Amino acid sequence: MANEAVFKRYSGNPIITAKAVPRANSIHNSAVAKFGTGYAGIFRVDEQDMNFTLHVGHSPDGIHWDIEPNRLTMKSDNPDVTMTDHSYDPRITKLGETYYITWCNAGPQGPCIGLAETTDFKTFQQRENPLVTANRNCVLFPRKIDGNYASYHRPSDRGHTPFGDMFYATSPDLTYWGCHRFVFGPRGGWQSTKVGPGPAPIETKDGWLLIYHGVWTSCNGYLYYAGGALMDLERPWKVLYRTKEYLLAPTELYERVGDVPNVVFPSSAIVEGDMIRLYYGCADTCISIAEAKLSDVVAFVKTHSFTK
Ligand code: BMA
Repeated sequence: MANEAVFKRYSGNPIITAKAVPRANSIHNSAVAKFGTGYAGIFRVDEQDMNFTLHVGHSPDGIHWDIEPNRLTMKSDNPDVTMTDHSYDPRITKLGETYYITWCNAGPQGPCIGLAETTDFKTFQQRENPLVTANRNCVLFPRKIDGNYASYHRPSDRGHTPFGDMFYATSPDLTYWGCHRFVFGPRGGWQSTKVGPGPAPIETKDGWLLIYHGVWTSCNGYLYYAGGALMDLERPWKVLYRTKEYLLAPTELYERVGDVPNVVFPSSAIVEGDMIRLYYGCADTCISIAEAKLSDVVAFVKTHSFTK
């Protein structure tokens, strides 16, 4: 099966544009989850002063969204740990009845991971920033591994430089993180510059399905693609399969043209039965979805993998 046959773009793409929020310059790399009888989400809004803020949204069907005009606020027990004006690229993971939000909570020292929890998408309790600056991407696993919370994350540096390997870390309490393991780094072609985790890993009988972004450097800048990997269920830093060919590339006009051209940035996935709906940011400007059979994605990853 060719990659174009796996993920099919929704005909109404992009599903969310800057028009959804007053004073928005753009709305893109965002996270959604099943919530109540519908869906809830945390949306990245780049405002017209080019501060980056997070907004709550709700939807009955995952396609038509009402996004709150004002940025969300978080409670924090520690005045040194707050949500910054440069908050972006949220991910959501549900563990039990709690939704954990991770995002890039960038401060003067560079990109940093923020962590908060909610059960109702109304009140958010911020926790300690889990990892040391600089780090731009982090997502939690939807269950504990060997008794601990677990995450994939991508240390970074202060700028958008060609730097980026993925790591795994665990925590007994979501505050103290350790047992760091290298997961994988850039490799060949579309993923030769850097890689980073996308949606929360999806548990399948063939391993954790990790959808990730890979970056290629052309003579005219970075291009962002989506690929997939299957990871060992109990030792998730071990790669079982990893796509040599991408799953999704920027090919549509709304993925090619925008504030940052040629970007598909997978940030969230909803799985219902054998259907996976991927939410991805397009050209740092808007949000689209693409759907696939989960079994087709798994089969594609297994059959289009690096052999060594
Ligand atoms: C990455 C992140 C993403 C963005 C991408 C392309 O480093 O900052 O938010 O979509 O660059 O600009």
